[in-house]
Amino acid sequence: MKMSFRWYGEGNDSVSLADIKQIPNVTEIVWALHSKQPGEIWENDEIAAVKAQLDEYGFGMSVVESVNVHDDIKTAGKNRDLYIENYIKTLRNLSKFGVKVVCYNFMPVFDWTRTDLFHPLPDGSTALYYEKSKIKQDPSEMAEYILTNTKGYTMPGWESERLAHLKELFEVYSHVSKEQLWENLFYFLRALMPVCNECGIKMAIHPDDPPWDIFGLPRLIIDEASIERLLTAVDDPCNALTLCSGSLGANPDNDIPHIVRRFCDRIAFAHIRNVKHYDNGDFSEVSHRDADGDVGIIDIIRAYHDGGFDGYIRPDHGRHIWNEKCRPGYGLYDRALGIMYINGAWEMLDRLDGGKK
Ligand code: CS2
Ligand code: MN
Repeated sequence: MKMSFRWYGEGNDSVSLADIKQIPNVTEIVWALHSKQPGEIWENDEIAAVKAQLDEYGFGMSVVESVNVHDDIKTAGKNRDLYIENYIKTLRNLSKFGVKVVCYNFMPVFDWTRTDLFHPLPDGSTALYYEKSKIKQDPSEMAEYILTNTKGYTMPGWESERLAHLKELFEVYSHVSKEQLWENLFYFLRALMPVCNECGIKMAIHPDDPPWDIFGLPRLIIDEASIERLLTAVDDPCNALTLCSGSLGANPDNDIPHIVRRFCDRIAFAHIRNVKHYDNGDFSEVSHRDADGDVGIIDIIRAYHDGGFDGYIRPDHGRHIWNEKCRPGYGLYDRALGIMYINGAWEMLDRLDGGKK
């Protein structure tokens, strides 16, 4: 596995590259041009500017999270082919700089959804939290809450420009059934696969978070069966997964270690996050330690190790600890602790296997 860390870019993150350099074993930065709107082309000079910053610290830039997909592609809107063309140009440009994996999602309207960004945990830290009873039919209250509580940080998938048109977006999606959304995803991927093969880029879809329909919007990548459908419908090694243990793990019925074992050769990018479930359907993000949550972190790491996983891995969200002021879920300290937990488990498994010392 190749350890990575998500970084939002110069002037857009409370964490610096110099900070990240001191976390043992991190060799890759998971990056993006966060100022880009879905559908815009990422130009060579913009990518080169990030490369220069990462080069200074000796970091690779193999993984982008995310090149977001325009709503016209998701809804088969009138400009979908144009936006697919733009996406292809972006992929070609990224490949010139050594990008190997592009993480993306196909969630309608919203990216991940939480009702509380700074929920207090018993130990005095705070974490992202989902309170089931707060998810009503009308999403505007929650969108308003998210947009006004990010402590000044942008949140990918929650672009105020897009969400200013929430009503129109919902109106457009009201005509898209789950089956049509699947078809639109396949259409997108089939158009991309020849270019991906040519450029050596894997399209790694991120599961829907939470993994069930919300606000009447269909959600696709939610469990083992839906992953199987995706991978068989477009059976190409470049049609790959970002396996996020936290997103899928919000549903207690998802057996993540089993899913990792089953699809290991199609996982290009692993997100490791732990989640604690409550009987009433609420869930909280927690530390990466196995015993602090329910997703089976140790069994997940073991599944990757047994599968000989040599893709990219990163800690997903962390808690907010030690009074850190940071973007929700994306502070330095708890994610660094998560990395050391994963490093420790991995090295021990290497040792037990009699492999690398
Ligand atoms: C991320 C997602 O913060 C997160 O949970 O894992 O927001 C992810 O970046 C996107 O869904 C990928 O497109
Ligand atoms: Mn994730």
